[in-house]
Amino acid sequence: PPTGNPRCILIGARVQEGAGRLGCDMGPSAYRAAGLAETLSGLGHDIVDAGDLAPPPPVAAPARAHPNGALRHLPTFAAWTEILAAAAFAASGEGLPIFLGGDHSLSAGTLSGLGCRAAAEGRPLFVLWLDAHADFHTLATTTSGNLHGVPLAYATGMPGFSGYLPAPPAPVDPAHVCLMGTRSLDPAERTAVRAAGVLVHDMRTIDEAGVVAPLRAFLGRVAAAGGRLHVSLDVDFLDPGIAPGVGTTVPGGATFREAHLIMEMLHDSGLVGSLDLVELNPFLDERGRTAHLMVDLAASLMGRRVLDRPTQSN
Ligand code: HAR
Ligand code: MN
Ligand code: MN
Ligand code: MN
Repeated sequence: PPTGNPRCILIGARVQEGAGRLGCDMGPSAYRAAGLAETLSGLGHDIVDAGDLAPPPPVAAPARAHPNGALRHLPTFAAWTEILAAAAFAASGEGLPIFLGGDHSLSAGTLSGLGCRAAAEGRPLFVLWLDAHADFHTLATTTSGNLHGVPLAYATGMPGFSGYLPAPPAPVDPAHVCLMGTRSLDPAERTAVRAAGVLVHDMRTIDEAGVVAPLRAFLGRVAAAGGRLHVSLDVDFLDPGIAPGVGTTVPGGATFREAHLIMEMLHDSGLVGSLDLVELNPFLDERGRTAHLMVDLAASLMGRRVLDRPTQSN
């Protein structure tokens, strides 16, 4: 069922503490410079740019030390998670929020807030995680200590966060999560995604089956459950050859055509209620090409198409 034309709310989150290198804080500015708002309004959408969220005040000392000495910026991550959860809950009641990252640690907050929104609506929340990585570490298992590697484990209520972050009030059911494009899993994550029952369509699956059949099956489940769908798009889902502006490139990513097809199918499904655009690092980009590609993908997700075509059920 097409959603008509929901109001889109752009929300910048200049989060960079979760990544291993600086620069993701410039992501929201780069999306604006690449014309995100103008592009989406050109498709007939009502766009509200809510600006950037106020960052948490600098944290002087860790609230409480964690035994994993590799962890970096844990108190800042906890503070951002609260800010983002509140913003996501509020905005998802008023329209279709698009979160402009910022590194992927921000999704701990967006998913926490969206879980509450879905619970308030009495609908299950489903998540499509488009990423080279699973981001399924806990505070105990991450060896890099970079907290952009943990948001999905946090949001699905995995153990190992309590005492450091408030538990998500309405955690996402791991069986409602679909990873696509996966090609870099740490050993602890491999074990954890299997144990949790997360659906993983790794790059080999895409090579063998393409994107259409796996995505259509997942969207069919979302529709059958009357679910709300959140899409979390990490720049490194894309092949580094077309999307160099990210700190964690992994060879063998999604092509331009695969990525656009996914966005077009998502649009046609009418199921998407919210979107994260994460991990863009404009400092590493080449003359804005990655920012522009992400804007074009968002446009396809929001209905840009070449030809009208008969309604197809997913
Ligand atoms: N798994 C690795 C780690 O924990 C890499 C995580 C990278 N994550 C992102 N977002 N760039 O997907 O360090
Ligand atoms: Mn990620
Ligand atoms: Mn990634
Ligand atoms: Mn279910």
